[in-house]
Amino acid sequence: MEKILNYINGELIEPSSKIYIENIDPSCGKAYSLVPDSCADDVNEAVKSAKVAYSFWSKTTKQERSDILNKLADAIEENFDMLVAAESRDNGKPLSLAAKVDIPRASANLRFFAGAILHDSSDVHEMDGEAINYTLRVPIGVAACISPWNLPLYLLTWKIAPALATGNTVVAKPSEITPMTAYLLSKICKEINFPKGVLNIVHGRGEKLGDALTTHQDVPIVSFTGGSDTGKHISKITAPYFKKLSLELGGKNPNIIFDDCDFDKAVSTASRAAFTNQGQICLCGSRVFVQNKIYEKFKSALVDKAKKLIVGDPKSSNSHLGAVVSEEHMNKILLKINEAKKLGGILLCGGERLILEGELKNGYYIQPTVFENLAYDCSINNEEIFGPVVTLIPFESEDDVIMMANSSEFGLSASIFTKDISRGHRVAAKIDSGVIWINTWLLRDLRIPFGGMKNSGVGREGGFNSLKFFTEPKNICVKI
Ligand code: TXE
Repeated sequence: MEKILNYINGELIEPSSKIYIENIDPSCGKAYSLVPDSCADDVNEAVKSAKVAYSFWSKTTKQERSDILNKLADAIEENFDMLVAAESRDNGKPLSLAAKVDIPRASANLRFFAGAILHDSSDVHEMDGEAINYTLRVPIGVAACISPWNLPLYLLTWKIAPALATGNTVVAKPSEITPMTAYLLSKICKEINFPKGVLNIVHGRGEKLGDALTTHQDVPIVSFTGGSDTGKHISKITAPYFKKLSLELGGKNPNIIFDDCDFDKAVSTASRAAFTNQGQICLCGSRVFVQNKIYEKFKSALVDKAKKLIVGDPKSSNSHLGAVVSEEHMNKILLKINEAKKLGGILLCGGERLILEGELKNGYYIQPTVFENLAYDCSINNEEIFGPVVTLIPFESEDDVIMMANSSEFGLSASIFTKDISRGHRVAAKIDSGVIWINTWLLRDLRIPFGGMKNSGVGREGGFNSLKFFTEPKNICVKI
């Protein structure tokens, strides 16, 4: 079985313990590679290497860093098919989705920040002829970039690109559940002679090596995307060290459908928002609020669409949904489905594990699932399920739906469907979410501030926000 290796100081190396964990292909439930079960010693080596590299990387010009990031993006594009196949196998997502979204975004992230760093500017504050203040932004040091399993290479590059572009060095910690594309990226880095120690990747279980990384005295910045509980833990243990912390956590996003919407577009977008990537995107619209007048019609159209979605072999171009990421995660989703039934939820479609044939019979497949008749404030409508499960909730007035949408402890994203654009703006202004779409979903502009309110996180990434996060402002006052 292929052994994934850590990438430290430009070399692919075994974990110090020589212990590995099995990496499972969720489409068939079989182990197909081994992931290092790294520990604090490996983290320390990676941080040491990143710290040494910082002394030269932080002194490179913006143009040099931009060129190197673009070279890495070129190499990702040259290895496109290999990375697409690896992402699909590791995560269970359809090959078509990895080819359309994950891998193109990985190179786009690098290119975006390779460009952004050349077009950044800093503030000047003039004091009426007496003095001029100008603010430099300087790199900080070694950044810990911790990423989850749902969009593995996409989210890893979303963090490492701005960190490196601004002159920091990185120790990245990809999810142990989907480590393969990060490993392939490190092999690519080696092939293109990426400067040694600038990017280091340590694989392993978060609970085992996470604290060593996030509390390390030589790691002043931590950028994390993952579950809210992990985010809370990181926030708590790093607090005494005054680190710069960015937390992108879960969501329980409302999708608000007014009766004057473009009906077909709202149905197809709600279905996409519910089931893309098997519902495992923090931006998925898992609470669908539908205005009373069109509730029944919308319900039957959405259920009809959900029933037609093909859940199958991720490698098949016919599959709309593949497998969910792991057996543990599948069981968590099935438990939530059971809980929804116990709470009086009416199952409109799906609700079961799907057993496919042949090689795939032990894979982790779940049918697209739609519930109704669940109170807007019950546990199912409050906790992130992170699977292909949505609830339909009827509403009468704008005020009702705003109150229900905002009742969640999360505040990551929301979508609003209406042809009345004034209403769209009005409702958007009152929804407690960091990212709001009107008449669309997941339309991403990499320049915008991205992140959530409430339990969905702390801070914003994206565009100049990322460049700001990964640098310290230094103000210089010059007396005229
Ligand atoms: O996330 P974790 P998991 C949600 C989703 C999912 C739940 C758990 O609801 O069911 O989180 O998923 C590393 N110190 N999201 O278990 O554990 C871990 O190794 C430092 C939402 O995968 O938060 C991995 O690299 N790091 C989300 C990363 O944190 C630690 C996407 C995320 O893992 C650590 C994924 C520690 N103590 C899951 N413990 C989104 N919002 O996009 C773990 N990690």
